[in-house]
Order: sequence, then structure tokens, then C-alpha cells
Amino acid sequence: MINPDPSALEAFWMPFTANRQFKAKPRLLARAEGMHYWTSDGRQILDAVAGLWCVNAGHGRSEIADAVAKQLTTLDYAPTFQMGHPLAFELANRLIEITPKDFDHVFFVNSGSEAVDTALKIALAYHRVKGDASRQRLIGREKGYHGVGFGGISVGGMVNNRKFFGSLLPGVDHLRHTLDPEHNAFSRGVPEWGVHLAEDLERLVALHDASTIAAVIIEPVQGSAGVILPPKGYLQRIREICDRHGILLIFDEVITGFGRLGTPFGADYFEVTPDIITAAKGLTNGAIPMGAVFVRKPIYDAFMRGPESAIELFHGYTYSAHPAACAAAIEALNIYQRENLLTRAATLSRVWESAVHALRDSRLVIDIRNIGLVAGIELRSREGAPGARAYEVLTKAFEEGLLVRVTGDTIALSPPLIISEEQIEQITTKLAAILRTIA
Ligand code: PXG
Repeated sequence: MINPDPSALEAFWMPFTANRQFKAKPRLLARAEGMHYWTSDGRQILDAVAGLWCVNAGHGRSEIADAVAKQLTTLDYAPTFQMGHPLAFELANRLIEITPKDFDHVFFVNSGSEAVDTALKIALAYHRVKGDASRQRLIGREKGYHGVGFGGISVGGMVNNRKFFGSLLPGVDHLRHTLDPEHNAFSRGVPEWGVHLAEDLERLVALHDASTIAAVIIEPVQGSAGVILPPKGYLQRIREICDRHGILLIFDEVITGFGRLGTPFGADYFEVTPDIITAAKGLTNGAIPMGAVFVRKPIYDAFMRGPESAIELFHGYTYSAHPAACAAAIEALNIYQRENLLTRAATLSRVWESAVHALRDSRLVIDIRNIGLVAGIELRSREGAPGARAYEVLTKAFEEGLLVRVTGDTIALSPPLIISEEQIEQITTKLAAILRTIA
């Protein structure tokens, strides 16, 4: 499909895409290896976003491809309802070796959205099996992104993801977000100002009463909304308030899991232990869809009561722990460990930080936020056309061989964790040049 006939693009209703705009001027990725994509007309594109925050070990890892191929010819599919297969147990054991201390059980799903809905359901059911069934409220956060299931959009806080879809789950409330450029613009790493924003949880407890609240769900670093960092001490405060009131804390680590911040999980980076962690994306290096929900032992144990013949949790998916996904995940973990990728972002984060903050010189840049191997570069919006400027950056960058993500007028960067220092320089030099051409 080098010059696709426009009618050939019609049938695919593309997700989170302006379909007509895209189909009038498509951007087709045809091949990938290492840090690069190649377009269908043969141009090389440097991947500054790890696909969509998921290809942490870089593209085209033959170890993963070989493991998946072998698995599909050995055991293509096996149910995990009342049955099992060896790789599911092997992967679970491998994962709990790298999850934060005390996380010793894992429930498998197929995406981040399913991980979130599963985590919310586990939280509600946990209180119920403990005899605390009045705890039914779920607390999310403004600007939060927790996927697109009804649970996820209910606790999520991005207006366009919510407003089209009815009244959503009942009994949900939201904490304030922590983006405040007036105090925190151009902070390097986590901002100093804003720990008091965690007290917003006390406000919601005072309003609803703790006895009605099941869980709080938070991304340690908000990704989709444009890289929004927790102020220093904020997550610790949230943890303390949850503890004080018997509320479960869920960290949605779909983006921050598997090394993005320079530690295996965001919980490690911030030294805050939630009760439940959701993950996906980097779990299989993006090669096969898979997500996971990690829980601490007291949560699992709370369900393991009653007659042994009773199903403890009425939840699961046809493809929970799909053999091909398990094979991909085990191989991804092997690569992460062999190449020290779960901590590599920590060694690169200073170079990354200096490189992205150099973009401050552009007249259009009003804030830069960074942590680990993530950055958000916020542009001043064009009068009456929010998002237009960043979208222009995306299209120009693509024409010039660079893949970035944009959300609103923020450019988000999250390259594969195998990136070299020269490639970091290439990304920011190219972006600086593009920003000079944008009106
Ligand atoms: N939670 C978080 C924190 C996420 O970032 C999901 C849940 C949902 O995962 P699935 O696998 O159902 O898509 C995500 C997904 C972006 C972008 O450009 C981010 C995501 C997905 C697509 C685009 O920021 N994150």
C-alpha cells in the first residue's frame, strides 16, 4: 500500500483519530526495528514514543517473535477457566519477582482498560467479601486516563472521553489534578509545589464519609493528559489518607510500569506502596496485547475463604493469560533483565532532562515536564484553535522522520528505553528546528 487508494482506507474506523483528516493524508507505518519505524514509502522514522508508550525494549525483538511462533505451534490456545497451562503460572511467578515487595498475586487481562476495570471490580468485591459492602464509591482524578471501559472512563477525568457516553458509573468522585504551571512551570522532575493538593482526598472523605469509599485510583504520573507529575510528597500523603480511612489505593501503572521512570514500577520510584497495581503496554513490549493486575497478599487472601469448591471471583476473559501473550511477556522480561532496561531510564534521565529543557528557548513553549524517560512539552495554544499547533508539530515531525504524540497542545515523548544519547539529541534538535517553523 505505497500510495493507498483512498477507498481502501474507508472500512477501518480508526480509534482516537480524526478519520477523515487522516484518510485524506494517511501516515502508514510498514516496518519497525530497534528505535525506528519505516513508512510504506520507505522513509525511516525515529520513534520518540515507543509506539504508544509500550515498545520499551525497541522494535522487532526476534526473541519475542520466536517465542510467540513456537508457542502458537505448541499450544495455540488454552482456557484458564477451570484449566491452566504452564506458561501462565511461569509468567505469574516471574512477574512477582519484579513487582514491588508484597505484590504476590497477578490476574491476567488483555489491555490496560481491562486491567483498570478488573482492579476496580476487585476493590469493590474485596470490601464486600470482608463484610464492608457499603464501601462502593470509587475516586479518580481530574485529567486521569484509565482506558476506555465504563469503569475506566467513570474514574477518568478527560472530558472528551466521558461526555459522549451517558451517565457512567454512579458513586464516582474526582480529586483535583496537580497541573499548575503558575507555580510549577519548567520544574525539573517532580515539582516542589503542591503537596497540599492531596488533602483534596480528605475533602471527599468528609463529603461522602470513608465508610462509603472503596478505592482511589491514580496514575503515579499522568501520561495521556500530557505528562502531569505528582508534586513532591503528594503520593505519600494520598497513601497516608487512604490508610487512615481504610480506602484501597490503586496505582494505574499502564505507562509507568516496566521501567519508564527508571525503576521497575512507579511505586518503586516514589517509594509508595499501593494495594493494587494495573499494568499492560510494556508487559509484552507491545508485541501481543496483554494486561495484568497485581495485588498484595491480604487482598488475595480475603477472597480465599468459604468452601474450596466455590469460585472466589466471578471475573475473567476468554484470553486471560493467552499462551502467545504469556510467551511474549516472558521473553520481554528476559530482555528487560538481560539488558537492564527496567533501570536504564535512571542512567539516562539527566541527559534526557537537559536535552528536553533546552527546548525552553522556543518562543512557543510554555512548560516542560520530565521524569525518567518521559517528557511533556507544552505549547501556547493558538487563539481559538486549541491543539492545532501541537498537531502541526506531529505532522511536520512525521514528514521529517520523527514520531511524537500530542495531546491538546502538549507534545509527549516516551522513547524506547534502549535509546542512545545521540538519539536523544536527534529528537530534541529536530523538535527545536520544527518549532522554529511553526507559526
Ligand atoms: N491506564 C493508563 C494509565 C493508560 O495510559 C490505559 C489505562 C488503557 O490501556 P489500553 O491498553 O486499554 O489502551 C492507558 C493507555 C497517549 C495514549 O497517547 C495513552 C494510552 C493509550 C493510547 C494513547 O497518551 N494509555
